[in-house]
Amino acid sequence: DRGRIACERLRAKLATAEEAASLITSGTTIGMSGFTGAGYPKAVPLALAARIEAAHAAGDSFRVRIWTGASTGPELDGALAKADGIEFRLPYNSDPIAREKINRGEMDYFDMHLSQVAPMAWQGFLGPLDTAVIEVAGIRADGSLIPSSSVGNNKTWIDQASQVILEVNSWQSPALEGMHDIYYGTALPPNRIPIPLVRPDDRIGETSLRCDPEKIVAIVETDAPDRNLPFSPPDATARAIAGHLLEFLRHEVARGRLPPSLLPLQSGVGNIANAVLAGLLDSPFEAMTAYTEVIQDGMLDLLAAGKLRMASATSFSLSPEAAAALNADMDRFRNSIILRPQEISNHPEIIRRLGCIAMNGLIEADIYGNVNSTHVMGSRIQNGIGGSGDFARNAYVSIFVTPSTAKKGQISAIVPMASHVDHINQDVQVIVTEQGLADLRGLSPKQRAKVIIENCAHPDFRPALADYFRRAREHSYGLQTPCLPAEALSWHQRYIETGTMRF
Ligand code: 0RQ
Repeated sequence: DRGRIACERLRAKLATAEEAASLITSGTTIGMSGFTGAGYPKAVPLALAARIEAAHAAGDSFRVRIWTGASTGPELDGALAKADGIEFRLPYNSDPIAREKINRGEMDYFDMHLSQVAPMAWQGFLGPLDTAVIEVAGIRADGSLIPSSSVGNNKTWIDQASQVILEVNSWQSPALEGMHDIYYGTALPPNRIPIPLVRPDDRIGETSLRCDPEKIVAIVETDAPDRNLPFSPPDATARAIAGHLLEFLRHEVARGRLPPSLLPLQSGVGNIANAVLAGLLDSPFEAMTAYTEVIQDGMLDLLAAGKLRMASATSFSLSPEAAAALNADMDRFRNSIILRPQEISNHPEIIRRLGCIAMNGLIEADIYGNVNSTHVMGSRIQNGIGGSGDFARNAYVSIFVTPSTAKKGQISAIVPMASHVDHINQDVQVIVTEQGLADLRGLSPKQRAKVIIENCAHPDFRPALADYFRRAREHSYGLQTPCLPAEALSWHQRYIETGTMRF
C-alpha cells in the first residue's frame, strides 16, 4: 500500500523483515511497540527469532533484552521465547511460552508498574536502548508517524533508541489517524510540571509521533491483524460479580458519593471485567466516561449505545469480531476515543485528579484485603502487575473482582494470608466475588476480615477461614492484624503437596 508512506524520502528505507532483523545484534536491548495484543510489530520479531534459531543451531549464543508497552502476541513474545532468544523482559507478559520460560528460571523478567516504564527509561535506570521496533499505521509527508492500535511506550522508545525500525501495517485502519494524543511535555525532576489534563476528554498533545528520520534504518511493510483473543460470553459467576458491583455503584450514587454519570471508569482485562462492562449497558448510568488502559469489547458496546460518552486509553484489546467491526466503522468512534502514551493513560497524578473508579482482577486476597495479582502459590508468575497498581492506589474507589475459587474449586481465592502482595490492604477498598461484595472503606483490619469472610469467601472455605480468624484472635502475638505465622500459608503448602486447598 504505497499510500501509507507519504514521505518520499523515507520510502528509500523500505526493507524486508529479514534485512531489518539483520540490523539487530546479540546482547542488545530492543524497545518494541505493543500493548495487550494490539499494535505490536509482526514481521521483524519473527525474522529475528529465525535468525536467533539459526545462530543457536550453529552453536553461537544470541539473546536480546526486550522492552514493550505491555503484552504482545505470539509473533513477538511467543516466537522469541520459543527460540530461547529473550534474556530479559519488561514490563508485562501474558504469553504462555514466555511465562513457562520465566517460571523455569530460564528468562529474567522485571514486572513493573506500567506508568513507570517511560520515566525509568528516561531516568537511565534501565540501561541504554539500542533499537526501537515500532508498528505504525502510516507515515505522513513530513515524516511524522501515525500510531497504530496502541501507543504504549512508543514515544519513549523512538526518542531513546540509537536506531529505529518501523513496520507500516496496512491492516490497521487509516481512520486511526487523529485518534491519538501524544504528550511531549514530560520532564525529569526537578523540571517536572503539572500535566495539563483535567477532564478525561482533554487533548494535550499531538496526533502523531515525532521521529528523527536519520535514526530510521529500515521500514518494513506488513498486512497482518493484531492478536485478538475471543471473549467467552459472561457465565453465571461473571454475571453475579457484575450484578453485585452494579448494585454498589447505584447505592453510591443514591448516597451522593458518586455523580449519576459515575466517575471515569478503569477496567482491567479479562472476562469478568468485560462482563461488568456488559452489565453497565443495562444500567441507569448515562454519559459515562472511561479513563483507562485498554478498550475492550464491552467499552465499544457502551460507546456504540451512547451510554459511554468517551473513552481514553493507551490501547485496544478486542475480540476478532469487535476488531473487524471497529476497523470497518473507525470514523464513527474517532471522536469518542483517545489513545495516549501509557505514562499518561496510567499517570498517578491524573488518576487521582480525575477520581477514577478502578476495577481489576486478582489471583487471591487475604482476609485483611491484601491482594495478590501476579503470583500463583507465591512463586509462579501469571502475567504481571500491569497497570493495576497505578490505578488501585490512586483511584477514587479501588475495586477488585474475582471468582471466590479457582481451579475447579480446589483453590480458595480468599486465603488466611496472601502468598505474594501486589496491592496492600490500604489500596484495596472493595472486593467482589460471586458470593457478594465487601465494602472495606473505613474499616480496621479485624472488621475487614469479618466482612471479607462473610461476604466474599466461598461457602466451602468460609468455615475454615472463620475458624482460622477466631483462633488467630486468641493466639496471635499482636491483635491489630491477628496472624498465626506457621499456619497462615499452610493452605498454599497443602495445594502444592496435594493439588487442593480443601481439608
Ligand atoms: O488460569 O486459565 O490456566 O486456569 O489465573 O484467571 O479467573 O480467568 O481471571 O482473566 O480476570 O485474570 C489476576 C490473572 C486474573 C488478571 C488475573 C488462574 C486461573 C487462570 C486467569 P488458567 P481468570 P482473569 C489492566 C489491569 C494483573 C494485571 C492487571 C491479571 C488465570 O486480572 O493478570 O490487573 N491482573 N491489569 O486459573 C491459582 C488462584 C488463581 C489462579 C486465578 N488463586 N490460584 N490460579 N488463577 N486465580 C490491564 C493491564 O495491565 C494490561
